[in-house]
Amino acid sequence: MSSLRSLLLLATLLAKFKFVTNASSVPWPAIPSPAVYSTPPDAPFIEPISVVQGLTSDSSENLSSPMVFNTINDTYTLDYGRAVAGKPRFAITSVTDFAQIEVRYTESYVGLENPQGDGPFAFANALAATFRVETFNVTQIGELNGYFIQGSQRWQSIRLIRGSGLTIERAGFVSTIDETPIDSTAGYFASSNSTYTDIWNLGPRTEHLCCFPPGSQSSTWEISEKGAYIRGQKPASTAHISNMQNYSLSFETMIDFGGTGWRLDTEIDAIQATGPIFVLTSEYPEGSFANIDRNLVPPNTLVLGRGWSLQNQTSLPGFLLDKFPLNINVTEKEWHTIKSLSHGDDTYTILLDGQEIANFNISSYGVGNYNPYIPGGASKSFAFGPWQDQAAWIRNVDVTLSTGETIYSNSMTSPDVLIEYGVQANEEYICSDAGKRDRYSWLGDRLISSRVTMVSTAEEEFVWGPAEQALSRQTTAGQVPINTLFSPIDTESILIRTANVDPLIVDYSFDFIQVIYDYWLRSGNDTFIQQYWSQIVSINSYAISRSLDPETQLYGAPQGPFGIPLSGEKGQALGPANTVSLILGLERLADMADYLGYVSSAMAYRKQAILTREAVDRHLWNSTGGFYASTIGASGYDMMDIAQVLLGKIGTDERRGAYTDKLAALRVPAGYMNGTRFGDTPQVANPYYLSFLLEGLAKENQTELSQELLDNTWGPMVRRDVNYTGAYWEYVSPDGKYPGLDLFTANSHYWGSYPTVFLTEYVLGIRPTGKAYSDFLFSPLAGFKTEWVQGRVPTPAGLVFAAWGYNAQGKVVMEITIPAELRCTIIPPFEGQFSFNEQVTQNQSITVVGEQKVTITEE
Ligand SMILES: *[C@@H]1O[C@H](CO)[C@@H](O)[C@H](O)[C@H]1NC(C)=O
Ligand SMILES: *[C@@H]1O[C@H](CO)[C@@H](O)[C@H](O)[C@H]1NC(C)=O
Ligand SMILES: *[C@@H]1O[C@H](CO)[C@@H](O)[C@H](O)[C@H]1NC(C)=O
Ligand SMILES: *[C@@H]1O[C@H](CO)[C@@H](O)[C@H](O)[C@H]1NC(C)=O
Ligand SMILES: *[C@@H]1O[C@H](CO)[C@@H](O)[C@H](O)[C@H]1NC(C)=O
Ligand SMILES: *[C@@H]1O[C@H](CO)[C@@H](O)[C@H](O)[C@H]1NC(C)=O
Ligand SMILES: *[C@@H]1O[C@H](CO)[C@@H](O)[C@H](O)[C@H]1NC(C)=O
Ligand SMILES: *[C@@H]1O[C@H](CO)[C@@H](O)[C@H](O)[C@H]1NC(C)=O
Ligand SMILES: *[C@@H]1O[C@H](CO)[C@@H](O)[C@H](O)[C@H]1NC(C)=O
Ligand SMILES: *[C@@H]1O[C@H](CO)[C@@H](O)[C@H](O)[C@H]1NC(C)=O
Ligand SMILES: CC(=O)N[C@H]1CO[C@H](CO)[C@@H](O)[C@@H]1O
Repeated sequence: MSSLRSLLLLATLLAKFKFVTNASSVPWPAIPSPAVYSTPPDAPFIEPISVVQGLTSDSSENLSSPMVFNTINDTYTLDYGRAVAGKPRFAITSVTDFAQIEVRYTESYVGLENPQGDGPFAFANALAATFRVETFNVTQIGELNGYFIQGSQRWQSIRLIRGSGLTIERAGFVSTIDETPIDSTAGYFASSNSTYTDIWNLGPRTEHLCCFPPGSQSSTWEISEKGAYIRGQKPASTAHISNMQNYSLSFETMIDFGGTGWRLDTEIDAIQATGPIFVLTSEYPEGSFANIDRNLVPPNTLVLGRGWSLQNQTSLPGFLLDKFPLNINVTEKEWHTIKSLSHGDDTYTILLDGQEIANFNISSYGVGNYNPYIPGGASKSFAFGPWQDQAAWIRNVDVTLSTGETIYSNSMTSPDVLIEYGVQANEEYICSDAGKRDRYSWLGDRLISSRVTMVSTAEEEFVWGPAEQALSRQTTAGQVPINTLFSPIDTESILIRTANVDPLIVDYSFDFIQVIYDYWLRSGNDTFIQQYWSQIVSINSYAISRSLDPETQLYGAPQGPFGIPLSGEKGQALGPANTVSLILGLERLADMADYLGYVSSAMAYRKQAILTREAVDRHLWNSTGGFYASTIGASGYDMMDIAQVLLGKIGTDERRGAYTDKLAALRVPAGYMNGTRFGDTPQVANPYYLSFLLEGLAKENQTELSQELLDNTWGPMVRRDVNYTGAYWEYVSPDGKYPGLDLFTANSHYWGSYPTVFLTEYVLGIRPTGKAYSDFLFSPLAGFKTEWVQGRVPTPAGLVFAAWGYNAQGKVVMEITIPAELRCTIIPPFEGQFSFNEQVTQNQSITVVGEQKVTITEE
C-alpha cells in the first residue's frame, strides 16, 4: 500500500472512530467507537454473493451475467454468504408466453437437494412461509415479488419447470429484518484470536434474524369482501370456540389455484397437531403448476392427514392417512360448499356441495396420536390453510351442534378475522427463537438471549417489548403464555391461547422472572418493575402453586392443570435443574421486592428459597455417588442439572466440585450431552442447555472447562463452510461437525447465544453487580488463553471501554474507561502486585469511581 493511501485510510479511520486508547503503550489496537449508521427509509434489497449455474455449493463459477432459463430443469444456485430474511424478489427481463419456476430455500446447503427445501415448518403459523419451496408463475417482465416472508436462509435455488425464454436479471430478498452492520452496534468485542471475535458477532446478527419491530412481520392472510384469501400455509385456528363435540363445520370455498385446506379438532397454538388435516385438490386445469406432486395430492381428491403436515420434517412428524378420489371435477374459481361433520367419536363425514365424499374413523389408521415427548394443549378447534402452492378463498363459516344450534358464524370478510385467527401483522416488539422455524415468542429461552441483546445491540425494546406482550396475555390465574403468537390476539382468545400452551414448561415462569430481573439490573428501568409488579407477583404465585411439592419443597407437582403429567422436555422432575429455576426465580423476586420496599414479601420469597435450597441438599444429594439426582424418577441427572446447581451455587464448594467432575462422563466433541430430556429424538449437543453450563462454569472460575466448552460447542458455528450462517445454531451434531438435528435445526436460533454474554462478562470481565451498572466488576476469568481482548459495554451511563492482554514482558495489562457516576471494582486475573496509576499495590482488588481511565499492569 502506498504511504499516501495509508495516510488517507488513517484519516478516514480517525474521522470514523474516536480513539480511546493510546495504541503504542498497550498490546491491543485502539478500541473503536460505534460507527454511525442510519436506517435506510426503504427495506434494503439483499442480493446473493454468488450465482452459479446448476445445483452446487461450489461458487468458483460465479456468474456476473443474468440467469437464463431455456430448458426445463435449468437451475441456478444462489448463495447469500450468511442467513438473510425477507420477501423474495425477481427482476424478469424476458419471458416467452408464461413460465413457471420452482424456488427452494434453506439454511444448510443440503436442503437444496431435498424436494421440500429445508421445510416444511408447520410448527406454528407464524407470519412467514410454512413451505420452503415456492412455485411462481411468471407471466410478464418486470418485478416479481413473493408474498410470504422467508424467515431465514443462506441458500436459494431457482429451477425452470415450465416454459422457456426466461431471463432473471437479478434475484434477492427485500429484507424484513434490521441490517445494521456489526461495526455500528453499541456493544463490541474483539480478541487477538478472531474465532472469539466471530463468535461474539453471532449475537447481534441472530437478534436481528429473530427479533422484529412492530409491523415488520406481515399478515399471512388477506381479507376482502370476497372472504379470506389464504395461500398454502400451516392452518391457523380460531379460539373463539373450542372443544366442540358432535358438530358440523360448514363453509364456502373458492379455489384460486391448486386446492383448499382445513383442519378439525386441532390444538390451538400448542406445539401439537392431532386433529385431521384435509386438503381438497382441484381438477388441475391447464396452466396449473407443472411440479405438483400428483402422488401426494392427486387432482380431484380429498387428502387426509394428521400430525403437523402431510410430510415429515425430522421431529415434526406428518402422516398421510388416506386419499379419497372424487368422481366429480373440483373446479377452480367457483364457489363450493364444504360441510365437515365431527361426530365426537373419532369419526368424520365430509360433504362437498351436498354430496358425501368421505367417511372415516381417524383412530382406525393407528397413527398420529400425541407426539411422544411433548404434551399437547387441551383446547382444540378448527383451522384453515391450503397445501403448498395452493390458494383459496374461505367465507361464510358456520358451526352447528347436532342439536341444530349454530354456535359460530363468520362471513370472514371483516378485518377482525386476522386477529381472531392469529395471522395479523405484529403490533409489538417480538422475539422468536429462530428465524425460519421456531416463530413463536418463547418466554424461558430469553433467559439467555435477553442478556445478549443487553450487552450487544442494547436494543432494550427487544427485552421489555416481548415481556410486555407476555404480560398483556396473562390470565387472571397469573399464567403467562410460555410461547405465544406474534400476531395480536383478542381478549376473547387470551384465556384459551395462554392456557393451552402452558402444560409444556412451567419452570419458564421462573426463568421469566429472572429475565425481568436481569433486564432491570442492566437497564435500571424502575418504571418497568413498578408498573408490572402485581403481575410479576402473580406469575410467581401461579407457578409456585403449579410446581412446588409441599411434601418435599422441591419442584415436581405431579399434575398440570388439565391432569396432564408434567413430563417431557425440561418439565420432568429429573434432577435438581427445575428446582434451581424455582429457587433463583424466588431470590430475584425477593431482590426486586426489597428494592420496591415490599419487605415482608421479600422475606417470604427468601424463606421459601431457603427451604427449597435445604431440600435439594437433603433429598437430592447422593453422598456415595457424589452427585445430585432426583428421588422421583430413575433417570438420575444430566448436564442441565449440573449447570443449574453451579448457577444456583447449591450446596458446598466440595459438592459442586464433585458434581462438576461428573461432566467428564457426559463429554462429546461438541461439548456435553445427555439424551434424557429429548425423548427419542436424535442425539444432539444443545447450545441452550450448554449456555447454562457455560455460565455455571464461569461463575465457578472453571476457566479451562469453560474455554473448552466455548471452543467445542460454538467453534463449529464460525467455520466458513456451507453451513455457516453468521448466526447461532440451535443444535450441534455430537461430533461437532455440523448443525445437529438434521434439516429441522434452525441455523439462526437465539436460545443458545450465551457466548456473546460470556465473552463480554467473563472473558473481558465487565459485569454489573448493582442496578444500572452503578456497581460493576472488571474481573476477567484468570488463565483464559488469548493474547488480548477488548470491548465496549453499553450501560445507561454510557459505554464502558475495556481491554486486557499480555505485554512484551508477558505481564497482564488491564485498561478501562469508566463513565461518570459508575463504580468499578477491578479484580485482576492474577495474584500478586500490580501497578495502578503509577503506584504499586498488594491489594486483591481496587475500586474506582468514574469518570476516568485506569490502567493496571502486573508487576
Ligand atoms: C460473484 O460475482 C459478483 C459480481 O461480479 C461479485 O460481486 C461477487 O463478489 C462474486 N462472489 C464471489 C463469492 O466470488
Ligand atoms: C427434470 O427433473 C426431474 C427430476 O429430476 C425429472 O424427473 C424430469 O424428467 C426432468 N425433466 C426434464 C424435461 O428433463
Ligand atoms: C483461536 O482459538 C481457537 C479455539 O480455541 C483455536 O483453535 C485456535 O488455535 C486459536 N488461534 C490462535 C492463533 O491462537
Ligand atoms: C399461470 O399463468 C398462465 C398465463 O396467464 C395461466 O394460464 C395459468 O393458469 C397460471 N397458473 C397459475 C397456477 O396461476
Ligand atoms: C413420517 O414418519 C413416520 C415415523 O417414521 C412414519 O410413520 C410416517 O409414515 C411418515 N410420514 C410420511 C408422510 O411419510
Ligand atoms: C371432468 O373434466 C373432464 C375434462 O377436463 C371431462 O372429460 C369429464 O367429463 C369431467 N367429468 C365430470 C364428471 O364432469
Ligand atoms: C422502561 O420500560 C418501559 C416498559 O414498561 C418502556 O416503555 C420504556 O421505554 C423503558 N425505558 C427505557 C429507558 O428503556
Ligand atoms: C447413590 O448413587 C449410587 C451410584 O453411585 C447408587 O448405587 C445408589 O443407589 C444411589 N443412592 C440412592 C439413595 O439413590
Ligand atoms: C471466582 O473468582 C473471583 C475473582 O477472584 C472471586 O471473587 C470469586 O469468589 C470466585 N468464585 C468462586 C466460586 O470461587
Ligand atoms: C452441513 O450440515 C449438514 C447437515 O445439515 C451435514 O450433512 C453436512 O455434512 C454439513 N457439511 C459440512 C461441510 O460440514
Ligand atoms: C448421568 C446421566 O444421566 N447420563 C445419561 C445421559 O444420557 C446418556 C444417553 O442417553 C445416558 O447413557 C447417560 O446415562
